[in-house]
Amino acid sequence: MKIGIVCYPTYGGSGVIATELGLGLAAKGHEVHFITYRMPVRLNGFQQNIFYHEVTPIDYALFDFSPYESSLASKIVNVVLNEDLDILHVHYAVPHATAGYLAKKILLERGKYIPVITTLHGTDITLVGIDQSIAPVIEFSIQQSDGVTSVSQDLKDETLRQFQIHKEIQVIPNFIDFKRFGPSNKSHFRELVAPQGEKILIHISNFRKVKRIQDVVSMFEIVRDVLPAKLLLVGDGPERGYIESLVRDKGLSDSTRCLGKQDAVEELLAISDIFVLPSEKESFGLVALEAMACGVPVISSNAGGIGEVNTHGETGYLSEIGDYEDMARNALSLLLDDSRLAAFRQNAMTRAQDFGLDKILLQYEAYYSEVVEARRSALA
Ligand code: GMT
Repeated sequence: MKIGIVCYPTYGGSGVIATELGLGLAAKGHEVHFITYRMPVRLNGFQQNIFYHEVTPIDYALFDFSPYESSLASKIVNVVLNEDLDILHVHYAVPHATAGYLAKKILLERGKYIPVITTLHGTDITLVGIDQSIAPVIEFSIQQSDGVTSVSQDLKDETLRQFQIHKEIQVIPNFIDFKRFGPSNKSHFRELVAPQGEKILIHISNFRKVKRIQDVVSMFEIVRDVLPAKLLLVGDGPERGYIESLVRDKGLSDSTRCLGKQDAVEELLAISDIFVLPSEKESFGLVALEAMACGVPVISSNAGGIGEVNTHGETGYLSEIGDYEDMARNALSLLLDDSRLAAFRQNAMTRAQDFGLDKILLQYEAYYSEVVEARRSALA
């Protein structure tokens, strides 16, 4: 198939999933065309079946805000026509589902029907999409998609609660590439970070409020009072300054490293004992799955779809949102008991196997065929 993929090219999970999906599809022989405003972070190197089309938002003195949807829709129109695409898959509803709809209508005028699939990733529904300033447009655009997928059952349920959607939403979970994420021995690196044999806790995110990183710091303070431990904070975003000052105020600077954005997160996960994800909202928690694939148990909140990935009492523990004391207790129950930690590490890796790239690729391929076929039957 010739597939167009629209996504955010940034460090967020939706862009990562879209990029890895495209790479996986190309490896299976599909022709994949990425349409984004910048080269996606994980799309590097030349690959035979992969094409990249950059969207350049128009700049004009009159505009305080460039009409990005129009530029994106126009680029989609051109790529679909010039490359004769079979299907367009947009990731993150805002504003991609809308640009997809607009492009579809324009293409129809030019004699080409392009089926559009929208994948809902989380905040496009739970935070941004429900904002009344755009909700009617987002609801309409999702409804007009030829196919809609959601990365978790919880996000599907939330979407149906928030919007009047009369379309079937197919749950296709996020996935992991075991070629990249898996257990590996990095003892030399571990000794650099924790020279006294301290336990290592890690959090990775885009440092937004919704991640509740203050709970990571508060639970770590409790843990560090009981045993020698180090905390790695990976990523960057609006909360970073506040979190760094919190770390200083709590006297945790010596045991905490704020590493900023990192590409090789698998190397950091490889030396970690516990991954902490206390989010207020989380449709899936791709980063928790990445940790689990590397054999790192997850101490998390029970927000959104995290429980569909992290199994309480097996691969980690789930606590009420904001209950950092419970998170600390749970972390200590693993960190103070090597055999339990080892069992949870194994359980985490086993559970991650359910989300292998190969398995989930098949689900997307089947869904693409179903959507294209439904269109053909409607025309017959
Ligand atoms: O977590 C973020 O803030 C980034 C966001 C995104 O759109 O890139 O992540 C969302 O999509 C990921 C991939 O499907 C999910 O694993 C994350 O759970 C989801 N984030 C939220 O729901 C907050």
